[in-house]
Amino acid sequence: MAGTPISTHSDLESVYGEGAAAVRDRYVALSKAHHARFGTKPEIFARAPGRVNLIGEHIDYEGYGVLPMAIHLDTIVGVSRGGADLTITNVEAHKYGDLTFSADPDQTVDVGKHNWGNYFLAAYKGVFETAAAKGLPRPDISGLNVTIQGTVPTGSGLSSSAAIVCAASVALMHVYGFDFTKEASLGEVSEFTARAERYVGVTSGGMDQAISMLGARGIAKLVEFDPVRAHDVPLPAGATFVICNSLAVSNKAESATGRYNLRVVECRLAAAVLAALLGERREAARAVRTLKQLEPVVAARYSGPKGSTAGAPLAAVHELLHPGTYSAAEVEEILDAPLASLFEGDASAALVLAAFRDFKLHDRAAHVYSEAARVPAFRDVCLGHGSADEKIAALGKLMDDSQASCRDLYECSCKELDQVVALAKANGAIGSRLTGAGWGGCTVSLVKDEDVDAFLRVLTEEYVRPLIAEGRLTEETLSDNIFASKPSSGAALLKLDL
Ligand code: NG1
Repeated sequence: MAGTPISTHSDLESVYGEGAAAVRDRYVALSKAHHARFGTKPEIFARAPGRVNLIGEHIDYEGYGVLPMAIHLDTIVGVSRGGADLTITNVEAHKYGDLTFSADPDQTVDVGKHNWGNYFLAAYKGVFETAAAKGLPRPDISGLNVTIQGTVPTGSGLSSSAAIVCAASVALMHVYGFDFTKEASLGEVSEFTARAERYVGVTSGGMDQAISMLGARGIAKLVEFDPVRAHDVPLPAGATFVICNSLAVSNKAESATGRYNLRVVECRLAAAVLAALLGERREAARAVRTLKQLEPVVAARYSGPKGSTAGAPLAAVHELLHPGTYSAAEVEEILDAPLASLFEGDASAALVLAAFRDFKLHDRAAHVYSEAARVPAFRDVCLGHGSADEKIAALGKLMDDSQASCRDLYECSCKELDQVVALAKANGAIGSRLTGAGWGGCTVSLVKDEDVDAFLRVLTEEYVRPLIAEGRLTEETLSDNIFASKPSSGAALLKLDL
């Protein structure tokens, strides 16, 4: 397959457009910090953006397409060779202290000791693992000096983690001469970065890394998986997406067992139980890994007289699964096997099973199947023929439906997110929803261009500014926590003379 090179630039304008002048100071500060710490400037810079997911929440790990766009907030990394270890520093040294790891690519990431450097380490391991899988010879491994700076707020649902993993991977591929993109597509690169991020202990899907690698200025993307590929989705004229951080911090890696990873387990159990109840042999049912894999089985049973199976998965959920919780014993009886046997070798799932014995299968599956259908619906509206106003109204409705489903069926909203969404809807948002994993973090609201200024003013005064008074935000970071965003470009390598 022909390669898609990582985009490489020697100027900031081609990456950041008109925002380049403002961003330049960050690169200069990073370069100075690197020089002050390591006595040399970075040999190479890389950057990767955060993202906002417009629709399609908690369905990427179930195999379904999602519809995100890259945002202007990003992580930048500067790297030079030196020493024997991996020394990782952050421009914001007061928040993120220096870390030193061995340069051994085969080391394990200590997920019990969660720290920000684990994301760099995950990328490091991922790059070498991918090179080995491709049969590339391992180069001499020198130590590396790394300086990082990021503007994607952490724990906010804007993928600060993917931004750091992707920026680090792009820089590391260059440093070690592994130009995977010569024979691989950028989609494959985003697949390995997604796998790499799992080293930090979250069973994540691949959305964040895909859009961080494949984002494009001015265009949202429908991202599909297996293999990863992205299709352009031009947004209607006159529509702006406003992101507002609820400031309820949801640290995905630390809370994974009771939240994100629990949902991943619940979906897997829902798929297996549904398969069994649809009449699959028990062994085959236990092998079903995602709700998407179940679609052909559902279709065979539910196809209507004209062969239509639209809505069939949801019909199966309502008919075959009961609301409320399933106990572990009930699931084991249906599947005729101990739960642990379904998740062999999956350390994250083992932690979930050790902590939880009751699982909501009906509601989780109902969310996944209904949310999965909203993604192509959103794309179809964007690509369709209606007026801009009609399109905006239809997209707003899909976003509102998504929020209701995330809140009521997937239970991944929280009181702060609900509060911001309600405020947004009362002040001009056509649609508003949580974005990313949820349980805190950001909302995304669809606002007509002419209403954006007033909308930003009200949300800032009524929700965001009071957080400054509470000491949870500073005046300087206010604009990174509530802003209107246009789709931005994806990861890039920068050869800069600063
Ligand atoms: P956040 O937590 O917003 O970066 C996570 C997952 C995504 C996706 C969303 C929910 C990671 C790295 N990302 O996003 O893959 O599942 O939740 O739609 O875990």
